[in-house]
Amino acid sequence: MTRMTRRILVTGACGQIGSELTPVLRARYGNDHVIATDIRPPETACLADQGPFEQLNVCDRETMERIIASYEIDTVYHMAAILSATGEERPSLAWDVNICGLMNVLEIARERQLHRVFCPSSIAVFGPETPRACAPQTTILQPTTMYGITKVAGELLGEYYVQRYGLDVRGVRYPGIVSSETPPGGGTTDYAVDIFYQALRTGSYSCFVREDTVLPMMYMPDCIKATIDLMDADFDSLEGHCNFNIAGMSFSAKQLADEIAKHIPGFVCTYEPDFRQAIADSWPRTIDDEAARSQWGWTPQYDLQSMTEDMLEKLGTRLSAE
Ligand code: AKB
Repeated sequence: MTRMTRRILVTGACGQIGSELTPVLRARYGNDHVIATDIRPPETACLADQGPFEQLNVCDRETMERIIASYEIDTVYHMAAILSATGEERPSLAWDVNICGLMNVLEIARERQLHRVFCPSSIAVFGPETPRACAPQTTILQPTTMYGITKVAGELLGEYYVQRYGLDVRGVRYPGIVSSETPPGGGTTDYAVDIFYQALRTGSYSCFVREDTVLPMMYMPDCIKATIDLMDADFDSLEGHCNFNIAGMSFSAKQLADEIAKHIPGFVCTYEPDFRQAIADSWPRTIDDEAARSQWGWTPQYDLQSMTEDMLEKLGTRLSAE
């Protein structure tokens, strides 16, 4: 792939992952070659100042088509989605955004014969019937959330477009993502980010899952690396396309709180599980990412210790400047 000739569209560019992926793509391909889009305008000027920004509701196919045509887009990173907790509160919205939005991307990509499309999936494709430890990539996928249902359908749709139309569609199953720039919104794994904000701001946190809740997690630099590495991979080396397990680390809510307390003495975490506990309990504790490792060289860099140290430093600097 010749890097500088790509013209990239990012949907959900103001979200947790999009807001950090977009600047990395702009640094690689040039600011004017990466069009950031989101349903809402950026909260900080930087996304719109660095390069083109367009307001886009992914359910609005006409506007998506106009943007893709007018910027001569050939590659899409489709990051817009409704996550698991919001999906349980608003299941029909989750279906519309996650399925209709994805179909719009795939259909436009097929019609315009785009070069490559990234459609992320999630550990939410798993359900209570999946093995809880070292969940295989190919296993029982019977999620109990609307978000999980849309992600299973999304993986199947992506693979269908690969097989039926020869479109190059790729995706990983993101675990919970921990990051310091843009807070996540509406996910079950959000506690693993909220805890850092509250530890730094107030020295205490009331966690919405039990202390023994263990989930697969990943630090943002690894999440960006996985996204870019998969998109750079040689198509012929991929046996599957849209369903790669990627593991970073797994820890319990208490292990995270204890790690933070090493840096913020006196930090207190209490546990008051709400409806998100049932979602967390339906997901595996650890996952097997052998296919990603062997097919496109995936390796994470961060563990719980190094992530916590970096998060506290970066978020601490950002919050003290506010
Ligand atoms: C969520 O919690 O819904 C997301 C996810 C695991 O995909 N962070």
